[in-house]
Amino acid sequence: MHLSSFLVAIGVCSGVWAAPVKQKPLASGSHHAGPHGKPFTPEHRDPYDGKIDTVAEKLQPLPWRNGDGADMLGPRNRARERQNPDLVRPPSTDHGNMPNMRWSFADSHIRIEEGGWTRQTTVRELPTSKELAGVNMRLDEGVIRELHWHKEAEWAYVLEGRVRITALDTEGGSFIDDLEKGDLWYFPSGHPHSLQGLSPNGTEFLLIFDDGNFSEDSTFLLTDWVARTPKEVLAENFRVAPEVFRAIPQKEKYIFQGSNPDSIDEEIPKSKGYKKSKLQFTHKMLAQEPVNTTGGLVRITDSTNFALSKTVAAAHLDIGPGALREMHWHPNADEWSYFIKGRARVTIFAAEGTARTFDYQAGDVGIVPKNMGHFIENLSDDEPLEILEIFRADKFQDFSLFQWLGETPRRMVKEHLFAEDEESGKKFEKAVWDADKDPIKDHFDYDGEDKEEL
Ligand SMILES: *[C@@H]1O[C@H](CO)[C@@H](O)[C@H](O)[C@H]1NC(C)=O
Ligand SMILES: *[C@@H]1O[C@H](CO)[C@@H](O)[C@H](O)[C@H]1NC(C)=O
Ligand SMILES: *[C@@H]1O[C@H](CO)[C@@H](O)[C@H](O)[C@H]1NC(C)=O
Ligand SMILES: CC(=O)N[C@H]1CO[C@H](CO)[C@@H](O)[C@@H]1O
Repeated sequence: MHLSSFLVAIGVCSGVWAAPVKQKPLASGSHHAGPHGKPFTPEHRDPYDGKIDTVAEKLQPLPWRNGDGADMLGPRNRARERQNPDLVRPPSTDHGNMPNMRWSFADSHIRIEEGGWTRQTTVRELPTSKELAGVNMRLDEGVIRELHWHKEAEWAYVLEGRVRITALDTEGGSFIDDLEKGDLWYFPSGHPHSLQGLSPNGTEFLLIFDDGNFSEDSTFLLTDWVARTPKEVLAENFRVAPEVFRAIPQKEKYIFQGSNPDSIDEEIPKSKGYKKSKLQFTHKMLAQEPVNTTGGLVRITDSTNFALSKTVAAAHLDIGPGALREMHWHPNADEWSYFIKGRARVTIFAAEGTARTFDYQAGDVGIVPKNMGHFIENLSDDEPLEILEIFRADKFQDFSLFQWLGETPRRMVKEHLFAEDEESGKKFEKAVWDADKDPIKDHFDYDGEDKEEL
């Protein structure tokens, strides 16, 4: 186990990766067939399809692969090409057709309101985003996302700043809490709630709705309903004269500047009817004790440790220097990933000989349909890779290829993969011997592998 050296390298308590470990330069002309030649040139050869961080290395990808291909003559969007090196020059293992699995919030329309904004990634932006829809929202200090509800359940992760939430449960119990970076909330379907940015700089968060067809523009808003109700009915309902509603808003407020709230204790209604909810609508995800892996930290939050979150399960991943979120799949739901930091490449295996590689960076959304095999490889030399994997499910579930092969009769595994090469079969058998689940694997330097064993 390389755990101790890994923990020293990242600084256990800070949660911040230490100075990045520089990768060894690519071996050239050595006894084995490593990559050689400058990337994206006709001379370049890489039988192993290694990753290249084109953004950090300021390399312009070109469709040259192992001598095949040609340069580009026509119009180009170079910035987009640099963000998608594995679409411009796919690994030789990619094959077949696959729908698009990447969207960047940078390509989403922003709705600008007083003191805030919001943008969404739904099935309309990204057609493979069928099970979940995501919304990225900013509320400055004191700014309110107005009292509302919707048919979809809402799960949220606080990206920055502080936010106060309020909610009501079906027993008439009230909930109010202040959240900060790394905290979650969950509102079951139809439950009314509000959000407000707190001092000093408000907040920004990611909202997840358990239907890809959700639209942030079609929620049930307090101001909208009241504006669409005859004043005579409002008077009957609230037991006041109709004139009381003279100056109500004519249309929805949605996001608007409010005043800074007092402490929670001060703000709770002091009426006889006030009841505290027995439900817990919030959870401190980043404060959870992580699962230690050799290559990073994993925090899983689902209905087993956040009981209310029955329709959304999530994993927060910190992927360390050179590390790999191992080859795996999810049997119970599509993965909806949100990239918080760093750059990554992901190859999705869709059966029938089909695989395609996509690149992601901060602010991007990735989809991996359920059961499709995939991995996540850290591309960046200077930034940690921080990701949320989110699922429409009550439990987080995944299958590790490593573990599966380690716990299957070795003879059978070897007859699948190494029938032609017994020596390599023995090495493989040794590697998967103790197949402890290690969802993020630390950097493996195969150039440094003990040559005696060859
Ligand atoms: C709030 O924003 C100001 C201006 O951008 C910045 O100087 C300050 O550090 C921020 N405060 C916090 C606590 O983030
Ligand atoms: C999404 O919603 C629109 C409008 O409500 C509807 O016409 C469409 O059929 C829905 N699509 C799916 C996949 O549910
Ligand atoms: C992870 O490692 C840290 C530091 O060594 C330790 O304090 C913590 O108990 C470990 N957590 C688990 C779940 O093993
Ligand atoms: C900070 C960090 O984790 N970055 C690593 C990402 O992966 C590369 C190798 O591809 C490492 O060199 C970085 O240190």
